[in-house]
Amino acid sequence: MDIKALRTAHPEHWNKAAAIRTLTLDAVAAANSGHSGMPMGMADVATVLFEKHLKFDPKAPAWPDRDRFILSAGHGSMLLYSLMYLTGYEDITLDQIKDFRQWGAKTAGHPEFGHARGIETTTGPLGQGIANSVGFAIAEEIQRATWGKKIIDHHTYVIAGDGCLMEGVSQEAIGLAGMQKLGHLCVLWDNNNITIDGTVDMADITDQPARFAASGWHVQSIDGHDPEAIDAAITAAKADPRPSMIACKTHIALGHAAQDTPKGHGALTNADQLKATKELYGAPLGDFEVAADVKAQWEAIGARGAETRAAWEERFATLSGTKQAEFNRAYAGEAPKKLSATIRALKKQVSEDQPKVATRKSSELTLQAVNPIMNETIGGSADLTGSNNTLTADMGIFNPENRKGRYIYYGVREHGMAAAMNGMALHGGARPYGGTFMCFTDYARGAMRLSALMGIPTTYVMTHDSIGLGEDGPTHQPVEHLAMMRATPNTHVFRPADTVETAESWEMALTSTSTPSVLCLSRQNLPTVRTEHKTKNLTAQGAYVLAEATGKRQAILMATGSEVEVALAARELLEAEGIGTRVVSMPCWELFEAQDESYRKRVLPAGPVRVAIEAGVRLGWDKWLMGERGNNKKAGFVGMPGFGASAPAERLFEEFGITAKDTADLVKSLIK
Ligand SMILES: Cc1ncc(C[n+]2csc(CCOP(=O)(O)OP(=O)(O)O)c2C)c(N)n1
Repeated sequence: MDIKALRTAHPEHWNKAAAIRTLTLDAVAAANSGHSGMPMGMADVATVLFEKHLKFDPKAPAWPDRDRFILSAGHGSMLLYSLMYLTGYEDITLDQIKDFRQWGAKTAGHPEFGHARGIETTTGPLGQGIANSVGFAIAEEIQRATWGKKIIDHHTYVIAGDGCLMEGVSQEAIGLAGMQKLGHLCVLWDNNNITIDGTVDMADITDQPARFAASGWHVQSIDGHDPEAIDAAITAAKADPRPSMIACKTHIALGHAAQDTPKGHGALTNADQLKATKELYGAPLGDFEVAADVKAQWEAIGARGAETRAAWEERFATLSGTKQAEFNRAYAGEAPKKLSATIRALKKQVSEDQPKVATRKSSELTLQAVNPIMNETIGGSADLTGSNNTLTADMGIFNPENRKGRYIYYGVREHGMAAAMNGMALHGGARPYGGTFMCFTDYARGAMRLSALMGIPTTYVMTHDSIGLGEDGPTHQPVEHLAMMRATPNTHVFRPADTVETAESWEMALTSTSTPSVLCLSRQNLPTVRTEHKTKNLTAQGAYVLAEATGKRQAILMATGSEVEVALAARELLEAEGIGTRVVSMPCWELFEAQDESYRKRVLPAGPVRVAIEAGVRLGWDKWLMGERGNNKKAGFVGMPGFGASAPAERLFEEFGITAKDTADLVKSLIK
């Protein structure tokens, strides 16, 4: 690459882009780890984007109508940190850059949402960012239609690498975005033909522009080091009603000895090579040094957004007080005041009517009450709407003809759905929920983990939560999934037993601001077990005494979801034999764990035999059976020893020994 020619063709541009490159080289060298090549390759694209197109104000990183910039190729985090430092984001100081990848620094190895204001999403697991961006763009479309262009009218820009485009989730994202004609979405592909193992063509020969075009995208191919071409392409992208992909031909580690090689992908730390690169760039040689005039130019770019933001604030102030409050409430992630009264009314009604319905149906009943009072919910399903019961009549379907619709047909794209929901939650002003069969949380897991890591309240509606789904068989019957989800930090896993607990679980999910929720719901009908109305949300405590022993308490049965019914029936059998038995319903372990010890002790006192009943694997249950004052000689588990089978549900519960009789027998054997 002729660096001299690049320098002389656009000297001002060159120097600004060179500042990104040298900061990256210095930070990676200081950390002795990180990825230098990608920021060096994409510095020109990023410079033009930030200078000429991106609507942002570093002094107001949460301004709702800012453009969103998503670094899907998260290993190139120094690209983002450099831009944030140069343009004046307060959280990313030069000291933070010097502290790249160190303990306590906001400049983590990969960009992490919540570390520094201005980082829109956590990226690093390749493909997530581009899939998040679809959710960002959907939220923008819905809000533009709802609030009008004067309040919401912004773009979502993504930098994605070869790795992002090779990941399967990118196909789900591209397909969904193309069909939905997300015209405010623009993906800038770092087309450098390099990954870690070598050149891309060792593993992939996909014609990427043709691939995007096939899904309905507007596609352009440019020289990613030519600022004029970059500017023109982004301008054209914005003008086109389709989502845009710009293939930016770049050189990884531009100007470094490792340019265009896989070595250029990683940490370039050789001091002599670093110095030679800076000399070639005509950049200052000092560590972390940026020429004062170049820093000033970058700061001017950062300062430009203040005026646009002020104008937006004036427009926002023209909304009525009620509308402003509604907008601010949704952006703060606060549930409306009416929510708790709505949930309480539903609970009261249900405790009286005592319906025998599947909890997926209970969830629908709850959503029917909630969606009309929470305009920020965005529902959907990965092609299982009728099974997940996620659509309510008031929502309307989101599509290119109806931008006010709040229900998304995601297609058979569980991972893309989950990642898009994360994008909506991150965008702000939206509360996404989406459904599939619980078994397919496997397919969504990459994004579910990031909901938890980022601390965002995405809600997963996971129906068909056990062998209780019956004839579809073991491919569809989750057994290990509860354990996997419970093993994930910062995730609330709800497995409600009836409609009352389902409504309570939804209340917890809809009021959460920093924890994702998974609602595990039955396919099969379940009786109402909460027949006595309680105003208080008992699910909020995670576990509670549902039925007390009448005589001397000799046994405690713990159960979740559909097995609470089994526990209650086992209690009847045991009580009939004079064995005092308490039933504890445990709809959410994580919330129970968060209670103080005195409450946990009241629910699970030492002494009695403890048996847990859950149509899943035992993993995790020993914490409640033997921990919390339990005793391994007096503890047992009724659940799944392995995979399920294809048969009617009732037969399966019998064959796998998840019945009242099996439970009572186990209790009696432990009492002896
Ligand atoms: C899901 C996932 N798998 C693997 C990795 C490890 N990884 C990080 S970067 C990378 C190569 C990516 O290549 P490309 O997107 O072309 O980036 P470039 O080499 O241009 O920097 C890999 C495999 C990852 N971060 N995420």
